[in-house]
Amino acid sequence: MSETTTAAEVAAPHRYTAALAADIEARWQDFWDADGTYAAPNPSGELAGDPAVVARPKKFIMDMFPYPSGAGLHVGHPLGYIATDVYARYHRMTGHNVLHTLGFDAFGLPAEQYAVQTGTHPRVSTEANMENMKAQLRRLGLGHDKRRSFATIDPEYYKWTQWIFLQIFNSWYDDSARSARPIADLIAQFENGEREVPGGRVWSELSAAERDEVLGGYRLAYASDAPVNWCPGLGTVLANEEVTADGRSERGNYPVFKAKLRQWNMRITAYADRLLEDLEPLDWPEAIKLQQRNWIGRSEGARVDFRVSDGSDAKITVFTTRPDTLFGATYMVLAPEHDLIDSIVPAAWPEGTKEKWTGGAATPAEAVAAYRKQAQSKTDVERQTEGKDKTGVFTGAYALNPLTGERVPVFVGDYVLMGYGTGAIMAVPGQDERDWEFATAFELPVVRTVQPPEGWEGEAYTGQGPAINSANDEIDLNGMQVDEAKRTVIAYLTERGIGEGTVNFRLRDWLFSRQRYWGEPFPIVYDEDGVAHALPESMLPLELPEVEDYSPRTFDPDDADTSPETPLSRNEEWVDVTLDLGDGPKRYRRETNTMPNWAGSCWYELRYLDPHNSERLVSDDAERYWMGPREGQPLGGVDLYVGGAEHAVLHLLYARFWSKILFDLGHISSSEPFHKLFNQGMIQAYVYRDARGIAVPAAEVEERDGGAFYYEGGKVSRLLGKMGKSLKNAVTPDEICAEYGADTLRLYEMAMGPLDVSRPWDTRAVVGQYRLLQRLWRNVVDEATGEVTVVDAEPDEATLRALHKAVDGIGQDMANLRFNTAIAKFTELNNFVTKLDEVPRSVAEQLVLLIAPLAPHIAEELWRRLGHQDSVVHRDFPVADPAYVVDETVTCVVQLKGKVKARLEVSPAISDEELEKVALGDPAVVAALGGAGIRKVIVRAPKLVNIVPA
Ligand code: ANZ
Repeated sequence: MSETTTAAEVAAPHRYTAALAADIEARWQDFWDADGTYAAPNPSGELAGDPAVVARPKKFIMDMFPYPSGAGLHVGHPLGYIATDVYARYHRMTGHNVLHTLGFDAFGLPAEQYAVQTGTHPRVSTEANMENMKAQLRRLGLGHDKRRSFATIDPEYYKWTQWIFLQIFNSWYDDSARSARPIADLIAQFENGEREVPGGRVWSELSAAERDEVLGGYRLAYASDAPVNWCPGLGTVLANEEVTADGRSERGNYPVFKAKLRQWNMRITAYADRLLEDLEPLDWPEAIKLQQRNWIGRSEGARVDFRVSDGSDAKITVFTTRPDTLFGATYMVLAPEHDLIDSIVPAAWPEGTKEKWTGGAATPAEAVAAYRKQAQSKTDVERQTEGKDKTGVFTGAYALNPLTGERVPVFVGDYVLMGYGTGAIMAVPGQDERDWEFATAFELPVVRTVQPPEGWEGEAYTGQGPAINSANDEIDLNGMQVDEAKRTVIAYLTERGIGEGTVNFRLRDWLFSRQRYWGEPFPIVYDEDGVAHALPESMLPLELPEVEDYSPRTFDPDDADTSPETPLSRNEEWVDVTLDLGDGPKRYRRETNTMPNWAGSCWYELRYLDPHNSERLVSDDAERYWMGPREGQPLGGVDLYVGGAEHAVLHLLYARFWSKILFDLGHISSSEPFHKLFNQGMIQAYVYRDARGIAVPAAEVEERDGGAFYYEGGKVSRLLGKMGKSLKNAVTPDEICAEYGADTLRLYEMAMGPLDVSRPWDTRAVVGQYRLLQRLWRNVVDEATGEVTVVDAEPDEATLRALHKAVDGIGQDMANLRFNTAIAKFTELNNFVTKLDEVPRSVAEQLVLLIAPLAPHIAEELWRRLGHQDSVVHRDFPVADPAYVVDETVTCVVQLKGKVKARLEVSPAISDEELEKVALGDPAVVAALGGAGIRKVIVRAPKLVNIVPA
């Protein structure tokens, strides 16, 4: 601390300083904890509370919960937490029962990586990180109901994550009911013949393994041999996002192969249409809704069957968004992984095969095998990259265009993806750019079926126009516009049973297993036939076993023929178990994959409602009360959910999906988890780099003479970027709290700009908010004596106006998350009060109440010093008197026979009748009239009154 501060402190021992703030803040934080100030009561159950409080309107206000990182928090992290806290505090003061708490999303890779490197159990490092973050968060004075906090790694919590998994495993999607239903209902339908068993067999004649296979095609959680990104070098399967554009692992830079491996999946595609439709009533940023819509990717089109022209019954089904162009389909392409390929490939190249179609191979089978191997090492992103040369080989097979009857060659090409549509396309080079490129490269015919504009040549035409070259004996599209032609073709195909209109979604099922240690174990065991069995609820939670080695087994990075070996699989005692699942003790093997990181965050909002319930995931009462549908929130959900826009798709989509399943199965009343979503901006920071481009510690850079200087190395460059350890520009909340106090930090973060906009951090500017609090303090407390200086006098008119205008504006700002403008209005009011000779008690109290949501510690302290024994947290937020809110006055001119007789100061909101009364009663007007009668009064409120005497 500098000498001047010390001197000032001697002169003013009761000044609001960092030391005083620290003392005040620690005391009130202890008080809140001991008092349970932020405990929100449930309507019933273990956390039930005062019925009078429960009768109030409710607000459930939530943050995206943090991962407990070893680096701790920098000042960017709590931006959203402070905002929700201010919002929650404002609502507590406006008569709401507010639920606000924060847990931890604590399974995840960093702790596992650390465990692999150091041998420290991930639980140990994760818990230490949580303790550290909890201390950092407590220092900020966040009003969390701590009874409701938990971490996703708590067995008490993940028991229910596993329970939900089993609900999903034990259900299927009934398309006709548009709902998930218990798998038992489906089995009953197969048994009684109401539903045909796929393959036309009799249910009672199927073996257990065959039944399991059939049910696997329906379950909402199912294991399947899915093409996945297998990385032998890391020993694990990777998500698409973890693979670089050139087909290597983001981490470690190892080759990644497409391999078919048995993996757990979630059938999110069953919910594609509901996930799309239910976006509408949600109060979410439009940009996020759009990203979800694009991710789900609904396309309307048709499925069309092409017969293979080898005399067999084989047919190739394609998905197309342009059935109107069917007359122009001159060849076909199958994805390299397509199942049909092997059965249609002939022994030898047929006549008419062009040299460049064969890839130089002696037979079609060799050509296809070589091509497949090459395609295996490419990612979907690579395969779809625009402008890339289109590759492929001829399968040797032909199919028949159903409208022209022409034989069209069938190719294998990697620009067709297995995971989309049917994995097969009809190629129309005349109307599709990719097909045009392929047709050019392979010398395939082009038939235009839409009339392009004059002079259009040398490329596909994808626009609108009348159909051409599109007629046979039965159907004539020529002259029709695209939409009409589509409808006509679909009707024709449907009638003949060779196609139908369909909707296709880009959304894929969710790959749900990981070859990791630090995740939720699957509550699944396999019997000796390999049939999966759900563990009964009584065996949950299935806890993670202790292991010696946390890393998956890694292999030769280039050996694609390996397959994963998970850390859990090496634990024979845990894996190989004898269990009684209802038909006597039998031996089983446990599933050794774990669930992905997303699982724990898919339903945590529900557990906040009833965190200690050991019987149910959440009680009906608590769920209905906090989450249930309401007016304006037809699908229910959290009242405000704040987090970063980077979670636009996956987390929010997965959480919505789980909500819908739990809703369908009758466990909850809300089919959407988050009614209102808000994305806070980022706190950015300057990154300083020396001449070599290496970041230097920002704290040691001095800015002067329009440049930035690092004390040893001289001039450095300055650029706005992310805040973080690696860029050496992280500022911790702890530092700022130590220097100014938590209330100043809270104010500064909220004052930096609109909440949804990114803003640069500037430590030097923090002092501005510190001074605001010092002035507030001085308005109530004498710095020399510590005495409260307020007087028991009524405020004058000007003060009342200033006060009520501020109250009105701040209230509206608070309700709309505009904390920066609320602070500006508060600052103006506080400055006004500073200029008064004496501060009336009522004004001081209103000031304290107004700042309480933003700066809760100083507010509590001043409230106490003003003589109140209760906490300010549950006091009423000030309400403006409209009479004082209206803008000053306007001048009204009163005329008599066209001459001005008086000027009146009136409210701009005055009515015509009122103004007429005031004008006629004005002494100057009365005098001017001199008792004469009045013929007519013309009033133009608020500016003019014209009197015409009789
Ligand atoms: C014939 C056609 C003619 C097509 C035309 C387009 C234009 P969206 O809108 O994204 O749904 N397609 C279908 N399945 C595919 C797959 N598995 N991999 C790569 N491409 C695939 O795109 C649907 C269109 O993309 C489909 O319509 C198909 O090409 C292609 F003038 O069929 B179209």
